[in-house]
Amino acid sequence: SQLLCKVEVDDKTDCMHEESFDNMMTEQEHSELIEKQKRENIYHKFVENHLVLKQGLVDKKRGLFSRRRMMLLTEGPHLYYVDPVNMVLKGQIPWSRELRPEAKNFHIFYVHTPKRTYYLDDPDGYALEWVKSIQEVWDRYFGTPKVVKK
Ligand code: 4IP
Repeated sequence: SQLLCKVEVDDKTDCMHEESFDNMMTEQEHSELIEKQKRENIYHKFVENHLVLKQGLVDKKRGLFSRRRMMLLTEGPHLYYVDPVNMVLKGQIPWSRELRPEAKNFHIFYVHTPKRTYYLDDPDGYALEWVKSIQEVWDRYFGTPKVVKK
């Protein structure tokens, strides 16, 4: 990814990856987080070395049935989903600027994409948090760039 430089971090000029920009993370802090994830997150092997921003179990409905999946929102951006019983990557919700999350209530939320709307149910009732996180990632990658002033 593109490196952005001449940004003030703790009073010194530093460089950082574009995707870390909003978090004002340095390149080193970013790779430390990836290393920690590699050590501690059993789902790390599915996310192509991307930093996980949010993860949780959700029921993904398709037709009459639903499948419980570990949903992993990562930098990139990506939305991977894994079968947590068999520990198999089942797919990704394709990201584009047309992707749009929408909450129906505390449990149910949608991820609209040009070809398909994903029907998701958070059994713990954190649908609003999912929508907020996905929207934040949308803003970071597709929103108007922020101007950083000294
Ligand atoms: C499957 O239903 C699962 O819901 C799949 O989800 C889903 O694929 C299939 O939809 C759907 O037919 P059964 O398990 O009852 O057969 P997952 O891949 O998470 O196991 P996706 O991944 O696309 O949601 P189709 O239309 O994609 O085949």
